[in-house]
Amino acid sequence: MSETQVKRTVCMWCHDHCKVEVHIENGRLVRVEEDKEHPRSAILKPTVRACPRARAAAEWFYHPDRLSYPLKRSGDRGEGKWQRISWEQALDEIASKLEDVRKEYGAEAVATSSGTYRTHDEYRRRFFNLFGTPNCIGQGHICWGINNMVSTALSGLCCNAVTPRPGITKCVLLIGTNPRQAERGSWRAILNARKEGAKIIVIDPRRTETAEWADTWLQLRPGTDCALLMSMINVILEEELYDKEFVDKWCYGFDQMAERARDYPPDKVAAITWVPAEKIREAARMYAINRPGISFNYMGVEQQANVVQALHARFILSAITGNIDVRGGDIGRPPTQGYISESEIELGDKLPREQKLKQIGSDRFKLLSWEGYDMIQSNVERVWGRRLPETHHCFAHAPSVFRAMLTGQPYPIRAMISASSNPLLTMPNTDMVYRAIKSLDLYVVMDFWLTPSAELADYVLPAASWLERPCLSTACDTAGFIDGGEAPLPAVKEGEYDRRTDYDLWRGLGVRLGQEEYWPWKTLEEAYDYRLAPLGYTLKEFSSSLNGHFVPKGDSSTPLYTGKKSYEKVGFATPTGKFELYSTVLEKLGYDPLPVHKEPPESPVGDMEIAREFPLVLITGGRFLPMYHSEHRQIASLREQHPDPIVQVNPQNAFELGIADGDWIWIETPRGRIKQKCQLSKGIAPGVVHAEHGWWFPEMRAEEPSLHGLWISNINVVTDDNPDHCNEISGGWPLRALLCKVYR
Ligand SMILES: Nc1nc2c(c(=O)[nH]1)N[C@H]1C(S)=C(S)[C@@H](COP(=O)(O)OP(=O)(O)OC[C@H]3O[C@@H](n4cnc5c(=O)[nH]c(N)nc54)[C@H](O)[C@@H]3O)O[C@H]1N2
Ligand SMILES: Nc1nc2c(c(=O)[nH]1)N[C@H]1C(S)=C(S)[C@@H](COP(=O)(O)OP(=O)(O)OC[C@H]3O[C@@H](n4cnc5c(=O)[nH]c(N)nc54)[C@H](O)[C@@H]3O)O[C@H]1N2
Ligand code: SF4
Ligand SMILES: [Mo]
Repeated sequence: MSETQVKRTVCMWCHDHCKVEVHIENGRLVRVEEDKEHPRSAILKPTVRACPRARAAAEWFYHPDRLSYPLKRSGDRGEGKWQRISWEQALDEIASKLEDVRKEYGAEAVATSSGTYRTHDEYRRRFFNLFGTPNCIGQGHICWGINNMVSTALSGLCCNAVTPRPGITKCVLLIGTNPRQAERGSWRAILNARKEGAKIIVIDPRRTETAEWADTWLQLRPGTDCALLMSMINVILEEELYDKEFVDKWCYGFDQMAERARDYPPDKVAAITWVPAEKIREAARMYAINRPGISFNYMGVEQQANVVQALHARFILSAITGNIDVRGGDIGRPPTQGYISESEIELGDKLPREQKLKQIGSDRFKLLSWEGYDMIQSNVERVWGRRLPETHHCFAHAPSVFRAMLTGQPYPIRAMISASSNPLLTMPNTDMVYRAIKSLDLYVVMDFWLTPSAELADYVLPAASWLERPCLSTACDTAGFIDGGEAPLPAVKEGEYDRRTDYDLWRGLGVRLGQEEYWPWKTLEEAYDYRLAPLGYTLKEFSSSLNGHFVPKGDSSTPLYTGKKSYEKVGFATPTGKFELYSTVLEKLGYDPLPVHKEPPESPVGDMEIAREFPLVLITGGRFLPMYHSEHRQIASLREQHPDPIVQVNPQNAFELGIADGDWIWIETPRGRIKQKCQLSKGIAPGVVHAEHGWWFPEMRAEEPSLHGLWISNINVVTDDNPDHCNEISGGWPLRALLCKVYR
């Protein structure tokens, strides 16, 4: 008789973090389904059922290419020659090499790269803070972290979420986001709100499926969101559609802000943004009149050079219309309470101040550096009792770190550990990243696969996935709830594989490098027991008693979440106690306290010389199912659904260039060229080209120079990481609104 088991946990393959049942027969994974009993399943249910990644779970899990044992390089770097070693040997040797680097160059010569929120990175920070280096680089710099940092700088709350309340929310403003492809749980919530009468406004240069459902769609020129949003503010002020009571009582710097907004009348902004003035007015009125409204920005905004200014404008818009922290509007999320938080695990105070000051890029790009982080998060902590975690909110500047590896300036970086990160595919300017990694004394990768980045490593460590490890999902302490579950399957199977959790890596190195007293928990599960102890549960009990889901309740002094106008009780966690339209934090850091439109560093406007050679605007990285960033290319059933990288070109441009639908075309920028397959798209603005990101070909040769076809279709070969082109406040690098030319 076969034995069937069902284990409940959280799927970590994408940001939806669905609650799932893992079905196991005779010890083998057979399928992943939605957890029907889970309280959030009412919303998430159709997401799991329709999710191509969840359906391919067994194919993913038992794929022959999955890493099973630690590997040590046996040939030259990138030669594709590996020797299987034990975990003990791998950890001993890596620890001893890290110690060598620390002795010779200082702890700051060791860096780490993290990816999007998929693993328990709070333990990574703990290890590096105790080790003594501030040089953690990661995607939060241009994804989500930046948005939380601007939001908490202005308000002390995280005010960006797609959580419309059907029947209450009257308007949904979507800025540079395509949830139909990117976040399907949110997409369902938006459709539900629409069914109950909410207006939808979409700002996107492409007519996405999301835009197709909109009441109004603003097809702007990429990189000009700040001007567009300031113009909407201009209209709302001119027509006195703003919430005077909220502004008078709760906003700081209204007059200065209003003066700045006068620079952005719709007629002038129409020329900058390509959006007709009347459409700007229509959108401004629609958003201001239909209250409460929620607004949500994502990568279209966060990955442009003028990111901080655009985000600032976007939160001003929300504030002056009285939408901040109200039910059905932009609920404000303070750090989640009730358990031991990520920020407490990180031990940021253990990193000595003189080491923090060495963080690369922090002298120039202050918002997400130690200085900005401390300034902003100490306000948050004063009011809310805890900070947002460093993970995702405090970084060394990645492009500058790669330069330091190559030049030794401002000081040498000699070692890096990439865990849950594939920098050759997902960081800008691949050639720079490639040369930097090749120059290191030590490069370690922990992943599920031999990715192109892993192919360059000295040691490759096989990670246990969410299917083989316990889970506690807190979304960087900003979710407002905790989800979790026990490990569905064992990470080690005698004779088949020996995988470990990322926690095991950080702890394993920690105990070898003198940090033993800080790692009392032998396993990730024990570490999670500790985190849950204030609730009175172990992870096991949490999973069975609470079905792995907890929502903390606020008392009157700390009203929590869901738009309860927390400011009326505790004020805003900012230096002035108000929502800062005029940001005293930015001012103190030495920047413009108000938003200003700046042309992208590569722009078709004006007479930039490079626009003559590269006349088209390039946007990259629009999300598409079933892939997730650089993942899933080796899963046959998923690859069949989307076999090739696609570049979208407007038919008018294509006709002029002699390009037909289905042609493989070159996409060239001043950094180089790659090719993708052309899809003619009437929905993309003429003069704009959109290319997918994350493309490598696992089926191609592993060794150099191929590295699984790294240089063929990977759009980051041509993206821009020049620090002079990064946002001057955050250091964010532009992945959207570049210039290119395309040809057959
Ligand atoms: N040009 C361009 N570049 C972009 C973007 C864009 O739009 N355009 N988007 C950017 C954004 S928003 C993001 S978030 C980044 C994403 O950047 P990354 O996070 O680097 O990308 P992924 O491919 O999702 O994941 C990297 C690796 O982590 C591994 N992995 C997944 N889960 C785990 C785990 O639990 N443990 C370990 N050890 N490994 C794991 C995967 O197998 C994969 O090889 O890409 C960025 N890069
Ligand atoms: N299938 C799938 N889902 C994913 C991911 C994935 O890799 N695959 N990645 C996950 C991650 S880490 C993230 S961060 C999210 C991102 O999720 P989203 O940001 O929602 O998705 P994107 O498609 O990256 O970008 C949204 C839109 O920005 C538009 N855009 C480009 N330039 C501009 C501009 O200058 N201004 C404006 N207003 N819009 C512009 C693009 O046309 C695109 O339609 O998706 C998550 N979900
Ligand atoms: S991959 Fe699918 S099941 Fe997993 S979290 Fe994302 S949408 Fe949910
Ligand atoms: Mo992201």
